[in-house]
Order: sequence, then structure tokens, then C-alpha cells
Amino acid sequence: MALDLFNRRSKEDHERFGDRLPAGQKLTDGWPVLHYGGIPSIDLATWKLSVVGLVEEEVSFTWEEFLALPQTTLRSDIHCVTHWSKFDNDWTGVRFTDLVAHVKSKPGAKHVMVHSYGGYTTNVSLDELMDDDVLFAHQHNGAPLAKEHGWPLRLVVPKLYFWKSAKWVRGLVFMEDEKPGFWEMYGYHIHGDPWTEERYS
Ligand SMILES: Nc1nc2c(c(=O)[nH]1)N[C@H]1C(S)=C(S)[C@@H](COP(=O)(O)O)O[C@H]1N2
Ligand SMILES: [Mo]
Repeated sequence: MALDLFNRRSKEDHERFGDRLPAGQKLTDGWPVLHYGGIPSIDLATWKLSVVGLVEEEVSFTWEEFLALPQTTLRSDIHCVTHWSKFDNDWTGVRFTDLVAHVKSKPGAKHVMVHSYGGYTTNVSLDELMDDDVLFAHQHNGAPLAKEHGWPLRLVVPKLYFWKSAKWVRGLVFMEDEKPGFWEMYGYHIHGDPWTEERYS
């Protein structure tokens, strides 16, 4: 029954939205909350975003320093591996490229492990993070991020399934090799492209 309903709605959504909705996805107007474990408690006075690993010099930003970086608003769609998609999200924050302009990576750096408060990790290639649609967001549709959606700061990587968009982000580790993060170790795809349905490995 549940599967029939999903297939019918998915088919209707695909007829309406064609190329904009990846295979196996259906649209939602709401915004599901999904994460492993509890919501970490974070204090902006001690909050930090650190960049370490294969970098010439480790860099970290306080909340004030982060807000002093160029701010931008970018619109993108969410595609979650659990089959829901949400169109037209306005994310406000700092582009990945504007942040790493302050970081000198070492020649071998090809991948990044993104670390969150609470212990979550996810891996993304440096190339893909350098896309101009990737940002660290502190607002969604003009309002501060809710705690459960990653306040104060989450990564947004629109071209990959939403598990790559780490909530409560606190650091980046630049790496040479592609290493699996949390869900990638538990069977999610190492890359996670929704357009080729790289769901599980
Ligand atoms: N820190 C952290 N970030 C996370 C997760 C998590 O468990 N911890 N889950 C991921 C998964 S699997 C999804 S689908 C999205 C859900 O984001 P949302 O709750 O804002 O919809 O967050 C991603 N980012
Ligand atoms: Mo997810």
C-alpha cells in the first residue's frame, strides 16, 4: 500500500517536473528532520570552524570572523536518499570558495572530511566543494536555521544527496585519499550523486 502510494505520487511528480526531479524521488512541501543521535548544544561564544589536515597552515574562524566573510544567498533543490526532494531553498551564508580563499591547501589535497559537532562526518571531494553552488548556510528562506536543521551552521552541497550536507559543521580535514564518512561507512555510496542514483554501495 505505502509503496503504491509512493509510486503513484512519484509518477505524478515526474510528469510535472520532468528533468528537475531525479529518479526515485518525490516532492515534499514540508521539511523532514533527519539525523543520527541528538542535537548538539553549541555556544556561539566558543563556536569555531577549523580547517586542518593537508593545509600549509591550520585556519579557524570564530562566529564573528565567519560572519565577516562575504555573505550570499543561493537557491537550490534538496534531494534526500530517503526519496524526498524539496525545491527552491534559499540558503544564506558563505560560499565554500570564499571561505577557502583564506586557506592554502597542500598539493596532494583532493578530498575533504567534513566534521560536525556531535561527531558526524561525511566525505566530499575538494573539486565538488569548489562548485559555485556550495555554501556554509546559517539561514534558510530568510530565517535563521532551526536547531534541528543545523543551527548555527550547516554545509549545503546541492549536487549530492542531502546526507553530504552536514549539519552543525565544525571543521574540515583536507586529505589526499577518498575516505568514507559516517553514513558512507555504513553502506551509503561514497559519492552520492542523485542523478545517477548513487544511493548505497
Ligand atoms: N551533523 C549531522 N549532519 C547531518 C546528518 C547527521 O546525522 N548529523 N544527517 C544527514 C542526513 S542523512 C540528512 S538526510 C540531512 C537531513 O537534514 P535536515 O534534517 O535538515 O532535513 O542531514 C544530513 N546532515
Ligand atoms: Mo538522509
